[in-house]
Amino acid sequence: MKVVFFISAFFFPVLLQAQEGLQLWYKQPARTWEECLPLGNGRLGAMPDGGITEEKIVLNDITLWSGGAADNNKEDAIRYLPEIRKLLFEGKIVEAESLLQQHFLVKGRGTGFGKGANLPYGCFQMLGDLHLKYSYDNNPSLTLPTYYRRELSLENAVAKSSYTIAGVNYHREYFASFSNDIIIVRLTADQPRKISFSVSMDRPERYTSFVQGDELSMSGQLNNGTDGQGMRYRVRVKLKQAGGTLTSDSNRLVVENADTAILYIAAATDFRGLDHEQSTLSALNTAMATSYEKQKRDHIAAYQKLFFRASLSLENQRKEQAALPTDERLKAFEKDPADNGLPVLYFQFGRYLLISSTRPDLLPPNLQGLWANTIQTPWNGDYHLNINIQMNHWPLNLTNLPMLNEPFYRLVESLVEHGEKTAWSYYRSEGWIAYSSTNVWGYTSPGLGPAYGAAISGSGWLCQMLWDHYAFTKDTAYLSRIYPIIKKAAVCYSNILVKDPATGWLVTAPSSSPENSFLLSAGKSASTAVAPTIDNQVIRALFSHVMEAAKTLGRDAQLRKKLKRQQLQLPPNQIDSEGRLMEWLKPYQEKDRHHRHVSHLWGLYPGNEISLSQTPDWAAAAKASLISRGDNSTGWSSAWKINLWARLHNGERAFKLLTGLLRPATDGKSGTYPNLFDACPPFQIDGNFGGTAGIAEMLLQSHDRFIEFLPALPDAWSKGRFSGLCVRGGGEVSLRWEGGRPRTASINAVQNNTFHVKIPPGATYSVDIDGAIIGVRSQNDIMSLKLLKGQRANIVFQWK
Ligand code: FUC
Repeated sequence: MKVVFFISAFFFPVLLQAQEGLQLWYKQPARTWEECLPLGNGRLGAMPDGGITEEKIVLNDITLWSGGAADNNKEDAIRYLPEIRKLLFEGKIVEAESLLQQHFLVKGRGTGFGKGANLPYGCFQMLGDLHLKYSYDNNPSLTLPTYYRRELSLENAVAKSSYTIAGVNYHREYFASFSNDIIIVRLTADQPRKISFSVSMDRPERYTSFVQGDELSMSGQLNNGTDGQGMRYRVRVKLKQAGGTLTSDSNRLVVENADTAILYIAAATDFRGLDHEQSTLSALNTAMATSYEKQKRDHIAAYQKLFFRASLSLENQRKEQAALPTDERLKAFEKDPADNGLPVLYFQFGRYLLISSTRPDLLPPNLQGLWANTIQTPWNGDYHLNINIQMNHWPLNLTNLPMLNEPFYRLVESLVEHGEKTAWSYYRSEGWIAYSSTNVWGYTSPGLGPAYGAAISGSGWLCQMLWDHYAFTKDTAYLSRIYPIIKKAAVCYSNILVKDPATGWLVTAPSSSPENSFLLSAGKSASTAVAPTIDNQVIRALFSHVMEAAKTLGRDAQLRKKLKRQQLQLPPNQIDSEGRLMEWLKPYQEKDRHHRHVSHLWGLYPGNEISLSQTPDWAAAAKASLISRGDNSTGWSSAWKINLWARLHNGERAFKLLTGLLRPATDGKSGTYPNLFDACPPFQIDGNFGGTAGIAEMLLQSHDRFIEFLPALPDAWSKGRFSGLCVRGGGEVSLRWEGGRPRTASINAVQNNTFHVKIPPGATYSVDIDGAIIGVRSQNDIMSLKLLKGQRANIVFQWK
C-alpha cells in the first residue's frame, strides 16, 4: 500500500456553459419525415418540415394510444407446463415448441405481430398533421428562395427556418414549450404585412376538424379493439397576429398581410382520466396571456436545467466537415470519420431526444420516442422489453439525467399487478413476470411466437434497470420504492426455476433467447429452450440485487437465504468449442450466426458479471461471440455492440461500430437518417440512445467496483474534455485529457461515498478535496477517495 500526498489544487471549468456547434442544420426544407427536426417537451411532439409554400408539421402526444385494457393470459396454460418441460428435458424440442405454441403463449391476437392498431393491444399513433399554406404577395409564382436555412439548436431546443423571397427575409421559430406544455410557432418577416397563410389540421382517420370562433380544433376517438370506444383526444390551435387580418372558414384559419403571427397548439388525450377538453383550453389561455419572449426564455431556461448537466468536447481536426449542413456532414463522415464534432453532436442529440421524449409522471420514450407519422406505427411503437425500452434508458444515469428515470419506474410499477396475473396463469406462482413487450395498458403476457414470445427475461431486465438507477444514485428512499417490485419479480423466478435432470442446475423452462433460434437435426430449428444464457445472467443479477436491497433495508432474511441458495445452482456461463460464450445451455448452433440480438452477452453489458478484470476468460469468450456475430446489423444492434466493445476496452472497434451507426441510411439500410434519427430501419429511437450511452461508456466506466477514465478511447479522440458524466456510487465526473491520457479529473460527490479510482498505468497523481491537500491511499493501482456529499475531489495526473 502506498500513500501519495497532494501537490497542487486546480479549478475545473463550470458545467453550465454553451458548447460550440450543437446544431443540426440544412439548406433545404425536409423532403421526408426523417429529414424533419424533432421537437418535444416530454409529452407533446412536433416535426415541422420547413416547407416554403406548404408546410406540414406532424404532431404527437406520447399518451395517444389505441387499444385498451384486456386479459391476454391463457387461464389453462399451467396445465401444459409439466408436459412442455418434460418434452424439453427429453430433448423433444420440436414437440415441446408445438405444445408451447398451442397452449403456452398469449390468448387471442396479442400484439398482432406488430399490427395491433385495431386490436386491444393497440398502438402508439401520430396525433395529426398541421398544414400551413403560405402565400407571397410580392411574387405569388415564386417557390425558390434565394436563401434557405433550417436548424435545430440542441442548446435551447428551438428550431428555425429562415429564407428569403424577393428580398424579404422570412423567419419561423418553433418550440415545444417545457414551461407551458404547448407547441408554439412564430412567423416573422423583416418587412411589414408580408405574412399570409392558412392553417388546417387532419389525420388519416378518426377525426373531425372544425373552426369555432377563432379556434381551429380537431378531436376524435381511437379504436380500443373491442367496442371501438377508445382513447379520446383534442387539439386546439389559436393564432395571435400583429397587423393584417385573421379570418376563418369551416376548417381553416386564414391570416393575410400580417407583420407577425404566433400559432399556439395545445393537445391532450384522456389517458389516465385527464380532462383533455379543459386542459387544452387552459394551456391555450395561459400561453396566449404570456409574451412570446417570456415564453421562449422560460422554455429555454427549463430545458437547459437538464441539458447543461453534461458536456462533451473532442478536439476536431476537420473544421471544414464541421461546417457542412448535417445531411452532407453525415455523408462526409462516412468517408472521413475524423470529424469528431459529429460524435459529440450525436451524443448530445441523444440527450436532447431523451429530455424531449419523456417527463416525470408520464410515460417513458417508446420505440419512436414520442415521434410518429403513421397510425399503425412499426411494431406498434410500443415498449419492447427484450432490449429496446432498456436501451432507451441507458444514457439516463451516465449522462446526468437521473430525474428522467421516474416515468420508466412508473411504467414498471404499473406492470406488477398485471404481471402477477400472468405469473399465476402460466406458473401458479406468486410474484410478477413480463415477457417481451408491453403497452400503456399493462400487457405482460407472452407473445405470439416462441422466438419472441416465450422469452421470460423481460421483467428481470426491467428490474436490472431499476437497480442500476439506485447503483448510480444510492438513493435509499428510491430503493424502498423499488424493493417490492424487484422482490416480487425475484419471487416469481425463484418459484419457476426447476431442476434440470441432466445437470442438476436450476433452470428456466420453457424460455427463449430473445428472437434467436438454433439448429436441430434434419434441417429443423427451434427457439424454445431450457435456461438460455440471458435468463441465468438476468436472474443471477436480480437475486443479487434483491439480496443486497433486503440487507440494506433490513428485510426478508428468509428470502435472502433462499435466493442465495438458488443463485448458486443457476447454470454458469459456458464456452463452446469455438471459444464463444454459449447462448443456450446446450452447444446449439444459432440458425443465423449474425443474429442482431446478442442476449447471451447481457452479463457483459448491460449486466456486469463478465468483466476484463474479474472474469477474463468469459470476457475473452464474449469477445469471440461478438466477432462471430459480426458488426453489420440493425441500428440498435450496432449501438449495443458499441457498449459491449467499450466494456472490452476496445476503443477502435467501438469506434468502428459507431461509424457504422452513423452511416447515412439513405439506401434503406441501417444507420442514421438525415435528421440524425436512428434507422433500425425504420426509425427506432433506441439506436440513438444506445449510441449516446456507448460514447459515454467509451470515456468513463464504473461497473467494475472502480471508476476508470477513458477505458475505450479510440486514437481519433486523443484530446478532449467532458463534465457531468456520472458514476455508480453517486458521483459526477469531469475529465480533461490530452494525447489519450487523463490530465485533470474531478469527482463531485452527490452522496457520501468512498470512490475507488483506477490509476492510469504510468501516471503519478496528486489530489485535493475542495482545495485542501489530502493524502490518498492506493492499492493495486486503485486509489480510494472518501468524500462527503457535496465535496469535490480534484485529481491531477502527471506523466513522464
Ligand atoms: C425487437 C428487434 C427488432 C425490432 C423490434 C422493435 O423485436 O428484434 O429488430 O427492433 O424489437
